[in-house]
Amino acid sequence: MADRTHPYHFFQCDRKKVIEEIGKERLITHLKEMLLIRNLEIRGEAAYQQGKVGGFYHSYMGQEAIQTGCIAAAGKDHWYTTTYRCHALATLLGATPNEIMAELYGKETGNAKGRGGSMHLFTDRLLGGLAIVGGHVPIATGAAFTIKYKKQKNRASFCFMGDGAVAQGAIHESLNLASLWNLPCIYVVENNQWGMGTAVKRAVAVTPIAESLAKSYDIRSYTLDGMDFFQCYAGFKDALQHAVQESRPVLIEAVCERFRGHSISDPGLYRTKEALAVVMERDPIQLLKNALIEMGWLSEEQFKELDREEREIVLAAMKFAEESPWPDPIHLEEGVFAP
Ligand SMILES: Cc1ncc(C[n+]2csc(CCOP(=O)(O)OP(=O)(O)O)c2C)c(N)n1
Repeated sequence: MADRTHPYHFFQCDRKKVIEEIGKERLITHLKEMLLIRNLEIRGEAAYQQGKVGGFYHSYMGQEAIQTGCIAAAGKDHWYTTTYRCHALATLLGATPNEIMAELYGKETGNAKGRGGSMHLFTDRLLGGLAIVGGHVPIATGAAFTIKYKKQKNRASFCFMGDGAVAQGAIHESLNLASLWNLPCIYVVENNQWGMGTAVKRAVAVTPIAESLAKSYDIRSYTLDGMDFFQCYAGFKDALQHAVQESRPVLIEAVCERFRGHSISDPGLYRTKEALAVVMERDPIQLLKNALIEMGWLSEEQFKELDREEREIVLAAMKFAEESPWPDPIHLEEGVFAP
C-alpha cells in the first residue's frame, strides 16, 4: 500500500503566554476536571466488570486534554455533539457524576432516566452521545445552520468524531454544505489512530486528515497535539474566534491515542504492550500536572490530594447509583422515540 502519510503541521502557540492567560486557579480547575473524568472512567469500568453496567463501555482515558481544553476555551454556551465515547463531554457540559454513574447502571436517577446507558448521555447543550459512526455530523451541521438562521452571536456548533468517521459520506456532505452556506460549525476529528482495530492509515487515504480535507472544502484547518492541554486550549480558542467572527466552518484534527481498547470488550491485540507504554508516557494529566509543578503552582502532595478528592466524588456517585431505583416498567415507553 502506498504511504500517503505526510508530516503534521501543528498549531503554534506561545505556551508561557497561554499559561499566564489562563492563570493558576483556572488551571487547577481544569486539572480537577481531567482527574474527575479519569476517575469516572476507571470506576465505571470496574462497575462494568462487576456486571453492574450493561451494554457497551467506551473509555475516554488518554484523550482528556481535548474536550477539557475545548470547553475551557469556548465555554458551554454552544451546541455540542459527539459519539458514543461521551462520558467526558457530558461531564464537562454539566452532567453530574451521580447522574452519569446512575445512567451507566441503568437507573431511574440517571442522565437519561436509565434509557440511554453509556453511549447516550446528553445535557441542555449536548445533543448526544450518538452511536452511528458519522451519523451525528449532519445533526451538528444543522445546529450550526440554526445558529446562523437565528443570527445568534458568538455561538458555534462543535462536532466531535473519531478518525473512523472521516471516510463516511455524511461527513463530506456536511463539510461541503457548511462551506457553501458559511456555517459556524467546528468539526473535530479526535484521531486516536484506531477505528476499532483498524489503523487510520488503512482506512483514510490522505493525511494529515484536517489539512487535506479542509483544502477540498476551502475551510480553515487546525492540527493539535491532543495530549497537550495548552495546545488544545489555544487551538480551540483561535478556531472558535474564526468560526464566529467570519461565520465559517473549521476542521480540527486532534492527534492523540486512547489508553484503552476501543471498548471494554476489546483486548487491543493490534497494539503491542511496548507501543502502549510509549503512548502512556505522554499522559495528558501528567503533562498538565508537570507544567503546574514547574510553575510552582502545585506540589506532588497537592496533586495526590486533588486526585483523592475526585475519586471520593466518583465513589459517592457509585453508591448513589447502587442505591437508586430501577425504572418502573410502567414508564417503559415514555421519553422514547421509535418511528
Ligand atoms: C455506520 C456505522 N458503522 C459501523 C459501526 C460500528 N462501529 C462502532 S465504533 C466503530 C469505530 C469508530 O472509530 P472512530 O470513529 O475512530 O472512533 P473512536 O472509537 O476511535 O473514538 C465502528 C466501526 C457503527 N456504529 N456505525
